[in-house]
Amino acid sequence: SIALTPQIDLLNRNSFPTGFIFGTASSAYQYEGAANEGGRGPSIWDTFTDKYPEKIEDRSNGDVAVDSYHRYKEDVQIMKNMNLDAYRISISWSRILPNGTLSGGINQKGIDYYNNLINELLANGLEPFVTLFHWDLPQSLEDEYGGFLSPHSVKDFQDYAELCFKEFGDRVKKWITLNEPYSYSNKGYALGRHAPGRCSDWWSPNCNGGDSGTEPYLATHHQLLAHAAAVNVYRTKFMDPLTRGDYPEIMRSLVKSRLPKFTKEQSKLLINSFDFLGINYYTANFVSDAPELRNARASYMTDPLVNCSFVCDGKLIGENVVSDWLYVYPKGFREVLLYTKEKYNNPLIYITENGVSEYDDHSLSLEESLLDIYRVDYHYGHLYYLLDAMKNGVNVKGYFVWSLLDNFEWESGYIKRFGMNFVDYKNGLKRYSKLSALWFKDFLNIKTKLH
Ligand code: BGP
Repeated sequence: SIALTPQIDLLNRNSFPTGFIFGTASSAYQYEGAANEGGRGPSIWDTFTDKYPEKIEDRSNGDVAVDSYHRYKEDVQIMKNMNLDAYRISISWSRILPNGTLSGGINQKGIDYYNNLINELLANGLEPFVTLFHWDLPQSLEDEYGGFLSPHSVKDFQDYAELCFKEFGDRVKKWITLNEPYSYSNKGYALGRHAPGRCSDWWSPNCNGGDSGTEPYLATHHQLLAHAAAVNVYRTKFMDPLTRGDYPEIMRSLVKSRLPKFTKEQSKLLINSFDFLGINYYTANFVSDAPELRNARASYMTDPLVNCSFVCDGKLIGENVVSDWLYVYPKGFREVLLYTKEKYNNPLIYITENGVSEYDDHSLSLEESLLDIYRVDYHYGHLYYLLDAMKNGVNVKGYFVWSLLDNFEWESGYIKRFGMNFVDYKNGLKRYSKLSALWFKDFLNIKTKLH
């Protein structure tokens, strides 16, 4: 006789509530290319990659990137074909305001490009999610007053945001002000590994000026104020009008006088200045101070290929594997979501990035490169724990994969591949579906019935 085991439905779109959005994410500097075309002004990433080529692993830059400026129609078809619902892009500030400010003039060609892209998305049933700042600050603002180190950045960001709301707000309903402000401040002003490359000399001999002890806080402070100012404009002028309005206690007691202060009005503006929270989840970090891990950490700083058998001791953190350099820990996704629900009063959440990369050491054939089984595994695991968190009351409405295509991965250049679709950099940037793109397409197919 045959014992029948109860069937468990494998995960697919139908496991998620109706209306849940699945998309992929991108950003202007990492995708667009056309750096010197269409009237775009330079950004701090153009300057950084030009001035410090050695800070980019393969000494590359985003001049061409994956050429989405010219190939956006082709990319929209790839998304449509994958059954996706939405696409997260960012606007290049200096493409629409080449000097960063309204008084410096609006570049109509830049506005046209985003209009075309947005219209193309909508015409193909894809909802645009638009990030205003994904790290590519106009160089002129960096030159004029030090970018986000200066309070002037708040007003200029507000003007830029208002322009975007006016130009695109009739069709774009989901706005994200800042992408990972912590990464921007930490990598750009403490470690000096990202533009504008500022840090203290004790950190790196190649710092573009700076003070790692104070500047990251200032850059964050002004990003927060810029965020609140933009949201205020959106709410007061577009009538669709952080929770405590101050830094956490632990941060105030540790950073003391180096931490900038909010005025009462600024605090007020910050409180509840969001309709949804965008969470980017990739990895987990060790919290306990185990000496042997300190060594591992040091090796990670210098060597991207962390020795898994040393760091991935199951006893220390549970089951996890190391991709090219990040710990893959899907359960942590659920933990961070449950934590956010408890701590911040169950906010509306979109997962604005989740993804995994592989290192391209040029040893693989095209066929081998397309066989990204670990990426399917990565997303399946994370979607599983996402759903589990949602069953426990976390209010998530959408999930964006980082990324649609392989692209310019900041200080790693083109060596790290994050795409569900492969870009052949040696052959005219031709796109090929990896296994994960085909898997996701099937996952999203509403007709998919596994049994
Ligand atoms: C995020 C950025 C993305 C992308 C991604 C890659 O921090 O918003 O632009 O670069 O990281 O992951 P990671 O930087 O963890 O390698």
